[in-house]
Amino acid sequence: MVRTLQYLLCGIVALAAAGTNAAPARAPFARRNTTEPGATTYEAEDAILSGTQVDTAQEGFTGSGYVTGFDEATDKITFEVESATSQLYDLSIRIAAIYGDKHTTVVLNGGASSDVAFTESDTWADISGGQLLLNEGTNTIELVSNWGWYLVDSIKLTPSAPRPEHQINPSLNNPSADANAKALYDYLRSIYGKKILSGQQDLVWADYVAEQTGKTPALLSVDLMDYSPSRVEHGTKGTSVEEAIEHAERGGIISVLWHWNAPVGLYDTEEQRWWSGFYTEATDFDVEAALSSTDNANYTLLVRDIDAIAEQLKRLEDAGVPVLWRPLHEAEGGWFWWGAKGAEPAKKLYALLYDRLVNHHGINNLIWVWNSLSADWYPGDETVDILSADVYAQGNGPMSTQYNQLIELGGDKKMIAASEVGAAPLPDQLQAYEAHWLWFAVWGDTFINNAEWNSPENLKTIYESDYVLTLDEIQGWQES
Ligand SMILES: *[C@@H]1O[C@H](CO)[C@@H](O)[C@H](O)[C@H]1NC(C)=O
Ligand SMILES: *[C@@H]1O[C@H](CO)[C@@H](O)[C@H](O)[C@H]1NC(C)=O
Ligand SMILES: [Ca+2]
Repeated sequence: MVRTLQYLLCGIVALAAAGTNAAPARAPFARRNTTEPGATTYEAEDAILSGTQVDTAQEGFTGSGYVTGFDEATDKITFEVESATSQLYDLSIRIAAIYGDKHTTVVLNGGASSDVAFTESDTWADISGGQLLLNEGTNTIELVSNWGWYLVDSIKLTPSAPRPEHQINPSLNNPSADANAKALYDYLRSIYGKKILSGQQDLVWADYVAEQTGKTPALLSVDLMDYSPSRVEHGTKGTSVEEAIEHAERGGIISVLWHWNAPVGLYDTEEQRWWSGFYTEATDFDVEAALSSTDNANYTLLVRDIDAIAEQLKRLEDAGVPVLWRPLHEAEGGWFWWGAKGAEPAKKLYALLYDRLVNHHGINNLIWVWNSLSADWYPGDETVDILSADVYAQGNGPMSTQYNQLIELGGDKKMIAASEVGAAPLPDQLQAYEAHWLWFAVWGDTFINNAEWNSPENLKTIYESDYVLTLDEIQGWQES
């Protein structure tokens, strides 16, 4: 229940494209620039081009030109790169996004792919492309069109420095956090960097995982969506609190998100039904206007909704269940109304949520999980305990780009979770990349029950790994 369809489809098209290989023309040699110590630069114009061309019109390039013409989904550049040993490298891409903000897909050795975003620039810029684990010998790195319409000058590979020790905050922000929340936080700190908690969205899909792998996920993520007052008005009856309690009673850990149906202003048309009311495109509710004064009617409705959700969180608190609480998820994407007016209203709403739940309602079982990557959207260290990202990329890769972005965002003082994924990460990859995600939670339905995202073999590998903690392996975490 995420990103725009267009965005998702872009990714899938690009991934499909990555698999095709139409015998492209082969450059006579690959220029390698090893001027910088440890770094090797590969010029794009010397690489293998499919559907793309060399040009020289945009000045400031290195080598003899750059590559352009990413206008079809299958258009790409294939670099052949060498590594003396199997080793992790930092990838830097020299790019000119002269036509606006863009995305490219990086594919390593025809398999794992990652999405790299870059912002509009009228000149060349060196963009971090994340990390790549190269095999000993020759490897291929493809840059596949994705959004297309950008210029590539070169790529640079530098051996990654080992990750320094994490400096995680010893305690939660809320000084009144209850014993259950503290015990969970302490337990999470004790495993961070050493293990990953397996997790699944929705109880029915956690049970599905158990059937498939023989192991039950350690963490269950549930949605308070159907407790939103503008859904309850239409007759919804939430059951996710009961599901959370059920999982907690068998010794599991609980994460909660909230697809907050807009309090008012739902179009409820043929195309945009009331139950889509958390999407920007399904409502004219204006979060910025609502927050502009505390005495306007829509501010009151926001508070009414928060109070309704407080009731549900309180039930979990009363049942002794600490909650990894992830409100206003994916705000920076803009596809949900709470992110539709930019960073400032989203941060303001987060501050209201924090104040209302913690200070007004005195709810003390919450561990506050923030869920956007960008520094502009960050509510601040004082109200965020854990950072997270929602990542939808096929290939069961380690998502190290997003992990490293969040290390940067939190100064390595906050633990980092993969709060929603399409594809569960393979443990050997996580360890090789030192991508120390605290947990992963696979979205339900079309993701967990879809071999293109999670093959039964990969799920088994993941759930049987020593690196991945399952429900049976975390029993008694409250006492540790
Ligand atoms: C090689 O790389 C260095 C450092 O990035 C750069 O200054 C130099 O212009 C490059 N040489 C060529 C021939 O591209
Ligand atoms: C509250 O929001 C609704 C839906 O967007 C809008 O129609 C209404 O005018 C707003 N009310 C106020 C007082 O701004
Ligand atoms: Ca070049």
